Amino acid sequence: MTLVERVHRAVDAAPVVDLHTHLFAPQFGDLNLWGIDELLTYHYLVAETLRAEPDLTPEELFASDKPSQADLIWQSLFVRQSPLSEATSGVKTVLAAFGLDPAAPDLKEARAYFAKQTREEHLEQVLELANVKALAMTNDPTHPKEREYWDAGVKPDPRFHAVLRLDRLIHQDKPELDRWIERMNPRYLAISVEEIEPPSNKVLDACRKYNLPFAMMVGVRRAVNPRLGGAGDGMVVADLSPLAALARHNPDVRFLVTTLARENAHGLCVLARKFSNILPFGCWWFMNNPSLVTETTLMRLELLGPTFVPQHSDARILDQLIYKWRHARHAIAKALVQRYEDMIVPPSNEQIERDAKALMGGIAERWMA
Ligand code: RAT
Ligand code: ZN
Repeated sequence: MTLVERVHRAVDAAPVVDLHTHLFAPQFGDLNLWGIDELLTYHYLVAETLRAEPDLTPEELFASDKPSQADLIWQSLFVRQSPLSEATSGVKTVLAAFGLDPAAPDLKEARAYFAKQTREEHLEQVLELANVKALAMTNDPTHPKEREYWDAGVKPDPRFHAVLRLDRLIHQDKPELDRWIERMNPRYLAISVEEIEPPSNKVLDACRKYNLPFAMMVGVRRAVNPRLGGAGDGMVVADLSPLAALARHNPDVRFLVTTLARENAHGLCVLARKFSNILPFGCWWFMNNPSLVTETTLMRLELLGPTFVPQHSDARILDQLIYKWRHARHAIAKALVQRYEDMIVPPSNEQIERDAKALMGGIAERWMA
C-alpha cells in the first residue's frame, strides 16, 4: 500500500468525537432534524440559492413551506446550476451514501427513502456511515422548546454530550449557571462572539468549580444581511490579544478556541504554542471548505504537531454528519500525507494510526472527559 492509501485508510477508520454540532439526541423529539427537506433548507444553501436567483427575494422564499423551499433549492442549485459549492456537493455525498441518485431531476426518490426510515434506525445508520462515536450538542436553556425537555428531565443518548451555550443565557438578569450545569451535565461552556470578550468572573468560577473548559467561537458578525434570517451572518478578522491575556491570567482554565477568519488561523496557532490551556479546534463555518481545511490542518501540524482538533462538523441536520466528516477526513488526510512525506524516516502504520486516532477523536474526547 502507498503512503497515501495508508493515511487515508487510517483517517477513515479512526472514530470521530465531534466537538461542536447543533444536533440533538433523539430524546429531544422534533428538535432532532434529519431528511431531505431539512438538508436542502440548510442556511448555507439558502444563502447560495438567493445568490443564484437574484429575482427571488428572501421574503418570497421564506413564505413557502419547507418542501416547496427544498424543491426550489434543488432546481436552482442542483439542476439549473452545477453543484460545485461545498454545501451542495455535501448533499450529493449524502444522497450517494444512502444509495440514492445524486443527479436526480427532483426529490421524489429521496423523499420516499426518508419516509421509510425510523428515527432510531436512521440515527444508527448515520453514525455508522460517518464513523462518529460521540458528539457535542449546543444546548441553550433560553430556547423555549429545548428548555421544556430539560425541565421534564430528559436523559439524552449517552453519545450526545450536552454543551451549555451562553450566547443568550448570560444576557439574562440572573443567569442560573449552577442550576443549568447541574441539570445538563455539560462537557464545556460555550459562546460565539465577534471580538474576544473576557468572560465574567462568574463564568470563569463556574469553569473552575465544575472543571469545565470554556469554548470561544470568534469572529462572527451577526445579521450582516438581516433579510436572510439565519443565513445572514458574516465575519470579521478579530483581535486575538485579549485571548493571550485570558490564558495568561487563568492558567487553571482550559480554553477551546476556533476562529472564523482565515486571517486569524495563524495567530491562534502561535498563541496555542505559548499556552497549553488553549486548544485550537475545527475549521468553522466559512473555513469548512476542503481547500481551507487542508491548508489550516497543515499549518497547525507544522506549528503544533498533533495537539489540536482539526475539525468539528457544525452539523445541524443529522445526515450532514456523513458529508461533513467524509469531506473533512479527506482534507485532513491530505495534510497528513504532506507532513509524512517530509519526514526523514517514513512513518510506521502504528504511528499513522496513533496520529489519526488522536486527531479525529482522541484529543476531543480528552477535552470533553
Ligand atoms: O455553522 C453554522 O451553522 C452557524 O450558523 C453557526 O451556528 C455557528 O456554527 C455557531 O455555532 O454559532
Ligand atoms: Zn455552530
